Amino acid sequence: MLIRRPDDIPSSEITGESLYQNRRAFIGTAGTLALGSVLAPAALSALSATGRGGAQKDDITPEKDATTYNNFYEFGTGKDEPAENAKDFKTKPWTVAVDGMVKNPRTWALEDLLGKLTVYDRTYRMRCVEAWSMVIPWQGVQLKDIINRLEPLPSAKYILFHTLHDPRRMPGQRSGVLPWPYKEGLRMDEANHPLAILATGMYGKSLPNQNGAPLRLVVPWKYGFKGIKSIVKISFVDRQPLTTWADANSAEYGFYANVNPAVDHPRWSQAKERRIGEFLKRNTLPFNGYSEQVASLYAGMDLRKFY
Ligand SMILES: Nc1nc2c(c(=O)[nH]1)N[C@H]1C(S)=C(S)[C@@H](COP(=O)(O)O)O[C@H]1N2
Ligand SMILES: [Mo]
Repeated sequence: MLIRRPDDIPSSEITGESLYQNRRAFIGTAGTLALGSVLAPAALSALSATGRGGAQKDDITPEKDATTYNNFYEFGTGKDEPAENAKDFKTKPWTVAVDGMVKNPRTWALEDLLGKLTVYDRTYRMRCVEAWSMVIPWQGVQLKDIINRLEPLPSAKYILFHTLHDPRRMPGQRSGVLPWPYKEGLRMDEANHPLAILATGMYGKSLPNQNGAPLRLVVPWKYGFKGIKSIVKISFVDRQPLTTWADANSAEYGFYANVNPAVDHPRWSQAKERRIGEFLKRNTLPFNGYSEQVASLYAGMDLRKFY
């Protein structure tokens, strides 16, 4: 795994992006500790572990790291491969087919699908199941705004996304490392949560190919593999769909994939994470720190069973 300390990153790389330079992430409910409150010794050592007087800082990950350390198996399984192998991938024109339990099944030109919807700036903590994390300033539309536009039928209980399947354009698909096309889905109430977005950009620029151009899902309270890239089809269905990683290895990857430090991956702990660019590990937070916003979606569910 590539882990670079801030000192290793040439200053030209971090000062080039004036819009986001030194900007502290706005990321909702990062739990801040009231200084001056009485702290138990355990809390004090937790404080010193953060090293910065308590509240965890969520500085935006350098753009260079976010665009060169990627998971996008359609372009290779190495972290550095998508940036190289997706360089010439053409994302214009782009269409998105919509089928299943929806008022008008049809194929949309991407511009029409997005047309006139509000584009939001959303800086989110992102947590990969491999126990590394980043903080990324996304631009995109709320998934719920797209869903409203598409008008699913009341029978639709889940939304399922598909990545492009074209081995001529996606060299990784010439191998059977995953069952293609890559598929990911959400329960309809999860999909309609305002934190869920379809991203079209990051760091104030259009989405780089290696990050899922021209349209990718971002669900910040779930493990990164839920964030399916280069979406060409959206299906509305009434049963929990089979998703790629659950299909590849159901013992290790479930449908829900909510970030949960209390449920280890069968082969490694999920309790801590390495923020890319930092040296010390930090504690992973339930729902990746978005509990206050999303925990009610899962009230009464056994999150060990529904991992
Ligand atoms: N189509 C597709 N989408 C994908 C993946 C993939 O291999 N193929 N990898 C997932 C994983 S495991 C992660 S952690 C994120 C990484 O997104 P990033 O490269 O933009 O950080 O993309 C997700 N979306
Ligand atoms: Mo991941």
